[in-house]
Amino acid sequence: AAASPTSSVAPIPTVIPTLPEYQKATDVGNRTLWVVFVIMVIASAAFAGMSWTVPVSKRLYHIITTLIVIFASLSYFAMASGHGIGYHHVVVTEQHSHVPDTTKDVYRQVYWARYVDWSLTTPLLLLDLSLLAGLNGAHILMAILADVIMILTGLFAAFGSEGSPQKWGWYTIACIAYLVVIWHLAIHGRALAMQKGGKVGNFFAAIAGFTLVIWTIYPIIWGVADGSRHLNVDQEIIAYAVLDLLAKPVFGAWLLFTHMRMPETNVEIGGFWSQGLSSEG
Ligand code: RET
Repeated sequence: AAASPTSSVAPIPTVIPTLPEYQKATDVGNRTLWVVFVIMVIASAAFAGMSWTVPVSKRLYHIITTLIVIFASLSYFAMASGHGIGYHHVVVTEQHSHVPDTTKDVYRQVYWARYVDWSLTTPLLLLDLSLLAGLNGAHILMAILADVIMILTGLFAAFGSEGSPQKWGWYTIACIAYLVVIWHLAIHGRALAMQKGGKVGNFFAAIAGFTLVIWTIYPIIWGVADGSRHLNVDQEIIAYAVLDLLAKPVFGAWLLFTHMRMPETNVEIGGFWSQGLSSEG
C-alpha cells in the first residue's frame, strides 16, 4: 500500500502502530501457582518425615528428593507472590490485505524463577536416577553439566529476540544438551541398571522411562507457549504445574516408597556420608 511518488497527498504510512498488548496471568494462573506451592510444601514435609524412619546411612535419596520439593516450594512461592517474573517484548506485525499492515508491541510474562528452580532441581533429579543406575562420577558430572547448559540456554531462549537467531538458536542448543542428558541416563544408565539385573534394573527402566516422557513434554510446552505464544500465560502455568507435580512429588514418592521395600536400591556410600566426624547411626 505504498503511496505513488507523483501523488499529491501525503504518503500513507505502510505500517501503523497500535496499542501495546500485555499478556499476563489472571486469577486462574495465580491460584494454580498457590495450589502447587501448597502441594510442594506438603511433599517437603512428607519426604523429610520419611527420612526419619531410616538410619542416616540410608537417607541419601530422601535428602536429595526432599531438597527437590523444597526448591520447588520456594520457586512457586516466588511466582505466586509476584516475584521472579519478567516481561519479554516482541513486535508483532499483522498483515492485512486492504489496509496497511499494523504492528503491535506485545509484552509477555516470562516466569524466570522456573529456570532458577530447574537449574537446581533437574540436576538433583538426575543425581537420584544416576545413583539408582550406578553411574560413575564422570558420567554423573557430564549428565549434570549438560543439564545445566540445557536450562540456562533455555532461559536465554525465553528472552531471545524473534527477528534474530537468538530465540530458536538457543532453543536448538538446549535441545542438543537435552540429547546428551538422555544419552547418559536413558541409554547408558539403563544399560548399566539392566546389568545389575532383576528388580533394580526393572525399577530403573520404569522410573527413567516415566522421567523421559515427562521431561520431553517440557520443551514441547515451551515451544507452543513461550516460543510461539499459542498458549496464553494461564495455560502455560497450568501445563507446567501438571508436569512439575509429576516430575517432583509423584516421582519422589514413587522413588522413596520403592526404596523402602527394595533394599537392593541402596547406594553404597561410606565414610563421609554415613559416619562423618562423630559417628552416628
Ligand atoms: C527448555 C527449553 C529449551 C529446550 C529444552 C527445555 C527442557 C526443559 C526440561 C525441563 C525439565 C524440568 C523439570 C522440572 C521439574 O519439576 C528449557 C524448556 C530441552 C527438560 C523436570
